Amino acid sequence: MKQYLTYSKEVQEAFASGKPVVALESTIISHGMPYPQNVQTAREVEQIIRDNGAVPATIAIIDGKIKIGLSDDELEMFGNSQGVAKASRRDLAYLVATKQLGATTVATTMIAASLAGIKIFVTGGIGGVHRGAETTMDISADLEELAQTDVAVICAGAKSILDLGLTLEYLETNGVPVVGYGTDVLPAFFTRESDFKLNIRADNPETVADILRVKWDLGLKGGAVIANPIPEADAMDKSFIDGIIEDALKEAEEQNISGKDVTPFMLGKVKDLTEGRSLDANIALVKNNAVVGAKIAVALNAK
Ligand code: PSU
Ligand code: MN
Repeated sequence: MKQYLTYSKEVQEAFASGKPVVALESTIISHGMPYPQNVQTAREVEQIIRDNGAVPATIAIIDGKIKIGLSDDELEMFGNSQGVAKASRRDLAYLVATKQLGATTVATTMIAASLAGIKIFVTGGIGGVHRGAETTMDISADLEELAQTDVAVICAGAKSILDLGLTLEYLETNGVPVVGYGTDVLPAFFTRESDFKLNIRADNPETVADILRVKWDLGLKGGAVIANPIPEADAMDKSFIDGIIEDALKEAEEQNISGKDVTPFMLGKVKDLTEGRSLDANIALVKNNAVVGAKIAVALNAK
């Protein structure tokens, strides 16, 4: 297994000195945001993690290896080239074997983080059960990964391009804790609240670290979702963004968008329809998650 992993110098040094490491995904760079904001955000998020006492490891598939920690040039390459495949669990072996460029989704980043021994992973939003999944069966592989891989994902909940109720049901069935960070309800990415109450709340990084430690000590396999609401100042108006999402969903259906193209299409459409305001919110919430994720990694590393 080790032959397929390579590490940046910064990550190697972190492991050697026992510093906490935080995983970051690359699909958010290649398929989640436009250039050049994607690369700039990726760099700033990495720096926020350092500023909060942890070491960032952005993960991607390059030249037959799973890279744990990207160089500045590699970040630029992932943000600014067309030929990058969106790599979910299904695609991982194929892309490594054929030495293609692969951007890791939440699912694949969890797999790679787990192989590298990293427990904490920061991103924007997770995939979930799509609206209409009862006919399309479009359920993100991210959920299946959360059910089986021991990595906690710090995110701003899930976008209401998904069916949030069904997403929570799926996670419950699979025993995945969804922890509201300073909140009693599931955050809906662009907005701080949704209609869905959560059963677990934590108000500080230490409590989250304690929950994770006990879960894994007990041998309860699988990940956890740490749902951290977008900062008040950056949140979007609920009825405005809900209307935009409805329009974007209609357009996706008219254009017969399916499979792995659905989420990137929706992200791009919502950005266009909001004239970039959704992108500003997206960037703000990822940075906010980086602060919290780094603190959780530090707390988990402390005992
Ligand atoms: N949600 C976002 N931004 C993203 C994604 C989801 O708000 O960039 C990306 C993540 O990489 C996630 C993937 O793992 O989309 C889910 O894709 P799918 O629905 O095809 O599983
Ligand atoms: Mn899908």
